[in-house]
Amino acid sequence: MAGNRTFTMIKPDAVENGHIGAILAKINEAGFRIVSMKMTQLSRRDAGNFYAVHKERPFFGELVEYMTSGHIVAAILEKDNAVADFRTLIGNTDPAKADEGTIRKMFATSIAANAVHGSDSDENAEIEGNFFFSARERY
Ligand code: RTP
Ligand code: MG
Repeated sequence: MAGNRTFTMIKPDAVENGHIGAILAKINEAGFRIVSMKMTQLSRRDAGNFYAVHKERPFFGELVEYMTSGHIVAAILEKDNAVADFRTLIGNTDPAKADEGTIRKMFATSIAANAVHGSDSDENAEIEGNFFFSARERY
């Protein structure tokens, strides 16, 4: 049954450390369908736009620097209750505080280099998916 959608990125640390396959396996095992997926690299302008909501936060400069430092894998995922269930699967922003078995606990390096992104609302999931994928890539 088609559920609703969330958006994720496998971040530069996890790509660099060879965890793409293991992270996608965890995503599939948790019952998400991969609707759209691509490997790409963000420009500084892309990252600034994507994270515009955080531009006043003290870590914004570091975040843009980090997210443009290497390749990322962007994907739209589908499942019932996708946004909340995906955030449970990835765990706390800080991997030191993330539960055992979560993607960030298993694969993240630090609070900044925390392996994956997950949308925080249905509305943002749609905005973020549209940022990376054209209409015909989102069937
Ligand atoms: P995300 O958006 O990546 O799924 O992560 P999140 O909701 O758990 O965390 P959020 O508050 O939205 O922060 C976005 C990303 O900024 C980086 N960050 N660094 N150095 C720091 O204290 C700090 N705090 C946040 C992380 O990469 C976080 O995922
Ligand atoms: Mg967030």
